[in-house]
Amino acid sequence: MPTIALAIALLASPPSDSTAASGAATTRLEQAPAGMVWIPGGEFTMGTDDPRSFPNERPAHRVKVDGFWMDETAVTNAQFRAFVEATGHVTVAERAVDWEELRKQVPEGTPKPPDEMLAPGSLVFTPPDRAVDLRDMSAWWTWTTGANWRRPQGPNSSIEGKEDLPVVHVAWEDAAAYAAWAGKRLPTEAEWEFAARGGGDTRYPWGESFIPKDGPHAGKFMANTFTGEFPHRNTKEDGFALVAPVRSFPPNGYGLYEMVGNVWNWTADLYRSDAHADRKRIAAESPTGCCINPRGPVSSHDPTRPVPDTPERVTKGGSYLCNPSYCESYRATARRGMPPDTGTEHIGFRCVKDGAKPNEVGKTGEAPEPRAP
Ligand SMILES: [Ca+2]
Repeated sequence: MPTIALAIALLASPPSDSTAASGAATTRLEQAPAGMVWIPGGEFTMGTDDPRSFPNERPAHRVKVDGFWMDETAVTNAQFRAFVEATGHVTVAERAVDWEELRKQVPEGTPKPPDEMLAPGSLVFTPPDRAVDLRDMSAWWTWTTGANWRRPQGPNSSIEGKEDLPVVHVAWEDAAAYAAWAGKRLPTEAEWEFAARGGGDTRYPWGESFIPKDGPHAGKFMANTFTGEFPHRNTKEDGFALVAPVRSFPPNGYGLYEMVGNVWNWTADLYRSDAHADRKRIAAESPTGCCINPRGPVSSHDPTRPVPDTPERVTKGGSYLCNPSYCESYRATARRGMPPDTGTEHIGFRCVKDGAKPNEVGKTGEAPEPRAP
């Protein structure tokens, strides 16, 4: 049976280098932070007015973001292990559940659960063998004592041989701690969404069709989602039943891998279901007509939670558990709020890093260099 913690968590439920400047470009490319690509920034339409979207993705509004570096892939188990070995960081899932924190997220008067239900653990995907009521997430999520980033499916599992899979079971504060250690930060939702679009403005980062009808990837799956009937019949047509190694699918227009599907990505922003409506109003009142480098709302609001104003952070991109019947969130505009202390088997993250604007050479160049005489 779900523990109270489970119940809460469930409810909470590059442009080409210039030929003329190729020598300089090579020099600058060598300065790029390892494993990161330059996202040029610019003005774009954030959110959507498409009726095939969820209400919290609407309305569309104009946003401008400065350029930044972004990790090509989600942070992997190997990368996270290096962080833990260097710092001794103990993730939220490896600590006992703090009842004093948890009680703020549940209706007043909720009794404290037995101590054994507050033991360290996390939510593991446990698919049922038959169709279930899709309103009841406890039918496929199981609070599992001993599940954490090192043991993604519980005490008897491990990440051996899975070094290049995205780390999961990381709470927001774990992700933020990793980013600080790496000299990076979590992206804002606006930065993440801009980057996920890959320079385009289509329903999916690769085009309008889930499976491209033409071009170099015609007929191929472009992301790791849940194919079949969620949650009981996983056809694995995209090659993966659970999390896929990073770089399993083609990169987007900026060279970013698996921005949608595979694992949700934490972002820096607090989550409000109505954030886009607020932002559209702010943009309309601005002389520029857009919001510039928005950093998210100052408070949270999520009417789907038992305590709607409990702080939540925005997650983006959907995961290997997203399916059209339930949660078609493998789109740049899709968004979901999650309690920052909740890691699960399908939430990971990637980091960004500020840098000086590159010059006309394009994606290469962390710092501007004087032009060659
Ligand atoms: Ca899949």
